[in-house]
Amino acid sequence: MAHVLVTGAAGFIGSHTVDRLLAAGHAVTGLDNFRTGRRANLAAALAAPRFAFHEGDVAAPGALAALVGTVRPDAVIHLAALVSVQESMTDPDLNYALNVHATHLVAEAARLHGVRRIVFASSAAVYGDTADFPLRETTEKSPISPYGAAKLASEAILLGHGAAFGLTVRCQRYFNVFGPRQDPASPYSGVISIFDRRYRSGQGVTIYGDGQQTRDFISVHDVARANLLAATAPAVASGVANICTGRATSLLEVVGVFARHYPAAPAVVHGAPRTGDILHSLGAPAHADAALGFRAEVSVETGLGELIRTG
Ligand code: UD2
Repeated sequence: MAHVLVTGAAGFIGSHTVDRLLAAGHAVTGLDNFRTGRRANLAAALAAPRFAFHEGDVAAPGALAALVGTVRPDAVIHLAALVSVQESMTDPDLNYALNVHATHLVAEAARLHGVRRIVFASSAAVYGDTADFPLRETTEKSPISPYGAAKLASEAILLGHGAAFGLTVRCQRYFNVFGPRQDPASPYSGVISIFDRRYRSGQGVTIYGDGQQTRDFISVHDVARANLLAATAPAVASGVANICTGRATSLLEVVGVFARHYPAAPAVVHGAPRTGDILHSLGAPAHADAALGFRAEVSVETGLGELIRTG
């Protein structure tokens, strides 16, 4: 059994990661300030004896180091972040504080208190708008948002600390994650969470553009398992890996699955393509398999079916 500290534990990916760690028999300490996370996401975990929760801000001076010094985890999974690409454009200072400086605080807390491994929530946003598909870890990185830049900088900060001070660092470049507990609140929330809410309430959906755009949609259950493996698998070396399926799914295919489940839903409306959108995104998944033994297992069809049935 390992003891893992999860920052951003009450978030979408964080809460599924906590559940997965607990199910695998590990002890988990969760940290979240509920800026975007929700206590309800931790309903099951809070009833588990191997889970302890601390409400707090990972970026508050001294807070994380004090917690790490007290609970002495074997590994930290650092998921706390400013999660909206859009918000990083309207508030780059906050993006820097939460997505760059906070990462440095995690690296330092780990160094000071002998944490052996850090797993970091990076993003396909580090690649920017490139047409060199599938995106490999070696593909040129050209972030086109403060968010993507912060994720790339954070990878370097953590890997530098890891190399200098002997910690294992795994940077996980998540592609388009979907599944239960994803917040559909903003127009820039993940498209599947928006569609799910609208179909559920009997409303039709709007596709921006012709619907032929594709994404590498990966189930949050697969992402949580990738985090579990990166934090606890034996003999893992430091590095960066795409966390993706290697399969491209178009929005028309996504809507097709919803439409089968909601045959009485209003017809899809097509609007103008969203400004700044990329047409395609697709990752190469081989590296995560080689480094962690991770392969995505949940198809979009299966994952959407579960989301639609259980919410
Ligand atoms: C990512 C960010 C988004 C924004 C964008 C900038 C996430 C989840 N999203 O978007 O915040 O910064 O990058 O490039 O990280 N769509 C519709 N109808 C809707 C909502 C979305 O057709 O109601 C389309 C959207 O125009 C896009 C596709 O669905 O073509 C996927 O959208 P997304 O926001 O889920 O993901 P992405 O990677 O485009």
